[in-house]
Amino acid sequence: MTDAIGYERIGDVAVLKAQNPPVNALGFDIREGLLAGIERAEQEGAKAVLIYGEGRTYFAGADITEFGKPLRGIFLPDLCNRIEASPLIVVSALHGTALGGGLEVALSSHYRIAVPSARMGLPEVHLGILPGAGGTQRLPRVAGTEKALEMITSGRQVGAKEALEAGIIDKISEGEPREIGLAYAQELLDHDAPRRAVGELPAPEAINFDAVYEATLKKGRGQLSPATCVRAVQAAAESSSLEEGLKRERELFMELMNSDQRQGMIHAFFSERAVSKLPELKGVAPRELASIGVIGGGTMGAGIATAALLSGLPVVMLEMTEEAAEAAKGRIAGNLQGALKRGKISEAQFTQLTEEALTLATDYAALSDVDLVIEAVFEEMSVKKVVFGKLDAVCKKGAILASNTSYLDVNEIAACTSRPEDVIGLHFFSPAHVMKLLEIVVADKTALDVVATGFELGKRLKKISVRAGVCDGFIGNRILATYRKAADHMILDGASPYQIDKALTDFGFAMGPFAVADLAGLDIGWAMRKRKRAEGMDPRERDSSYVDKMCEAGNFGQKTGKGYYIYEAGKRGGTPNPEVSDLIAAERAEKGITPRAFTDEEIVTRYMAAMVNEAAKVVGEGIARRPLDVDMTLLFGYGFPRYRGGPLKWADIEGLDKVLATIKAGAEEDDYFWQPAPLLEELVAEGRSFDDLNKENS
Ligand code: T1G
Repeated sequence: MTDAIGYERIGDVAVLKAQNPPVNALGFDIREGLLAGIERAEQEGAKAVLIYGEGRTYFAGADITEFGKPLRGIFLPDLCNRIEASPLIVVSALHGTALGGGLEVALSSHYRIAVPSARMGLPEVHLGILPGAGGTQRLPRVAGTEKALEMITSGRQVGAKEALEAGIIDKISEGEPREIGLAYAQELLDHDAPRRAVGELPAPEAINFDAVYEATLKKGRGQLSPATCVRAVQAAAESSSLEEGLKRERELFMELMNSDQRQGMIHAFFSERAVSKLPELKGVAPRELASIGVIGGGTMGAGIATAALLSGLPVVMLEMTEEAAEAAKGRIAGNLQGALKRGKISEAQFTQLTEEALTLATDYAALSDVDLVIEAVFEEMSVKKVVFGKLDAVCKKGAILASNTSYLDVNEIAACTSRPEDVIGLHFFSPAHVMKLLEIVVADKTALDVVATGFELGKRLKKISVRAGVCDGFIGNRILATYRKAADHMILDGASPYQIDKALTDFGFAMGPFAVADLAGLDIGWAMRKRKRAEGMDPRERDSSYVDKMCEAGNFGQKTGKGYYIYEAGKRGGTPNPEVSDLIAAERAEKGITPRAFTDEEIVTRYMAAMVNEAAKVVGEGIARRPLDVDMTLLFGYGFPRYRGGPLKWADIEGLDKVLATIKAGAEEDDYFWQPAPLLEELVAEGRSFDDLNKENS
């Protein structure tokens, strides 16, 4: 027996206790321990076996850290078959989150009982794979084809009540898993309950799997695992035996296991957990965080206030006038209405948040006692300095002064206060109560416990918090500006905005760069270009003016009904705006450019090479601590397809030498834009990868 599984005998019941914190992942020791436990129970004449987990949960799945490594010991699918084949009655008592291989072990047990708070599911699609230990064959046998398909292709967790109604579990009972499990096992023995193998149940009903497959593939926008799951459940319905179905499941599982998408999604799984763990914050306690203030109740300020209110933090919203403050309250109430509609909050909570937790103010003195203030006013340095000067005067000692600026120099903002160590950038993404990303911008003098408090806030708001250094655009917007430029250059050289948008949505992006520009508002980019031209651009930098002409005509995208696309009220998405092509053709003629054809593949290759190159500069300069910080920024703030893991994970899979070659080829045409990142050249020269850097810096 391994220590990972505890063994005890209570009367006729052999009790196997999983003890592999934090989540009883089904690693080598657990699998071997379970096998030995079952065999011992059978040899020692037990009549039943109880399996349960110590700590916060029953098995939360296979041990993901073992993926890609040579497998040791008994295979999980074989272990499940062995448990199911046991002549004894096997009972699983579920608590916490019985997920993936964990639910598969439970389904290979003959009876399942759960505590009311238990949750269960087969979330393997979120890792780019499918349930590979019988889940696609056993779940439909107990829950039916439709229910199983919905759970497996979505990876959704279900609660104990829903699981009982679906036939996934047999009983719900209050108490500790060991106790309710023992009582249930004894009850089954007392009633001579039969050994009941799910695998021996009739095959699930067949449905039109091809239709479901096509619909799932379309919905996945290029992600393979959900659609592949449909084929595995199809095998459960169409195979002549469980063995045949399991064999097909294994084939499909290995196909996905060997896929790039599996690498991308496992990278995303561990990176979103690693990104908020910084070595320098080890042992650094965050400051008190019991109340916050927000200055500026526009879209961003109202979104930030909403996120804070929903996390349980009271908010003081400061605006210049009563009307503006009431308007801000209106926006916040509108955001909270959405949460009410989705059942996230109750009517009573809505009232408590809008009438008690939210306080409106027009006097800075109202901020004198809050622990943290987030400024979300107009994106102008002079305005920021006035606001921070006033905050410096009124806020209590130890209060944190944060700016939601998305571009401006946080060091310069900090320098206009007497307490730069208390100043930090907290860059939210619109809508701030929805978007998961939070860039925590650390200025030169920001104190470590202020940084720690930024991450604490991020955790409370359920954000993916990424540490960023100070530079123009921090991590995300700086990289965006570069790959957006690459797209603009391709337009001048012959590609169309619509071909580019299509090529990138086919690559997996939620939206193409020009549809995103229309959503964000073309006036934002226009203001930025004007600022840059005023500051003086390098004469070698290619500049395009056709968009400015659209803006001069008042076309700012979705908010004006016309931009790159034309938007009709009540209709999703837009149709290409023919005026854009005319403006582009005119600019090419004016610049003497003979347009050429671009393939979708070339568009993606150049776009990604520009993104990776700038990202490598951001890591090389220390603006981002690790490559995974960039990957999480692009995943959670810029619609980068999760199944590709992020731009730097994609580059590792693609081959850094290949990406560097694209950059160098670009430099033959434009050596100002395509300047290879020193870090990228170094990694290629040394045969190393971005993942190596992640490992070295975690
Ligand atoms: N394997 C290894 N480590 C795991 C793990 C797993 N399955 N699940 C969690 N961890 C680590 C995690 O990295 C973190 O480590 C710590 O545990 C706490 O996790 C054949 C092949 C269970 C809901 O997909 O969804 O079974 O950062 O911070 O927010 O079909 O973890 O502290 O070092 O997330 O409370 C299927 C994945 C596997 C579930 C808990 N199972 N885990 O959430 O804590 S594939 C899953 C989760 C499979 C079979 C296939 C969540 C959680 P560290 P945490 P949490």
